[in-house]
Amino acid sequence: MAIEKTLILIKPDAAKRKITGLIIDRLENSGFELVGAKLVRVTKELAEKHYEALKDQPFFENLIKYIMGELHGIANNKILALVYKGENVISEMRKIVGSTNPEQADPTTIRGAFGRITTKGQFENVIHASGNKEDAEREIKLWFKDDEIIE
Ligand code: IDP
Ligand code: MG
Repeated sequence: MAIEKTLILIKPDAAKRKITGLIIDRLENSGFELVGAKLVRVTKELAEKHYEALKDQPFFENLIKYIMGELHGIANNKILALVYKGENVISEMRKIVGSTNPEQADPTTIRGAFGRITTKGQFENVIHASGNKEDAEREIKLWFKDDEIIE
């Protein structure tokens, strides 16, 4: 048994389409405990740190613009960041979120239900969830101060 925490980001395409509430409904129905929530202004620095493992990928530049809200005209680059806690929450949330490629994601998952790939090839997969324990710990530290996690 492992009590873990995971970082969730409701991505700018979800904000633009006004499906933030639908997504949170699914997250909440998981039964996991919400221990952190805030709107964050995503600077280029924060975006690049968050996705640093992907910096050599051909889609990196667009990914940074995407997560900053620049592809969707989100004012002030704001994004909703959440932290959920519970037993195996990292892998359990990944199951609820679905595969990275929204066209391959199971339709019952968040990405399968709401994600798409644009005709320009941009993945719009509406949500981020930490991939593993190491990523989760690093990402939560990057996005939240210790005293913003209520547990
Ligand atoms: P994950 O979000 O499922 O953990 P990662 O491989 O960590 O997937 O990639 C991070 C993000 O980068 C994805 O959620 C997606 O927004 C974007 N991405 C990943 N692979 C591709 C791709 O092949 N084309 C375009 N965007 C991609
Ligand atoms: Mg990942």
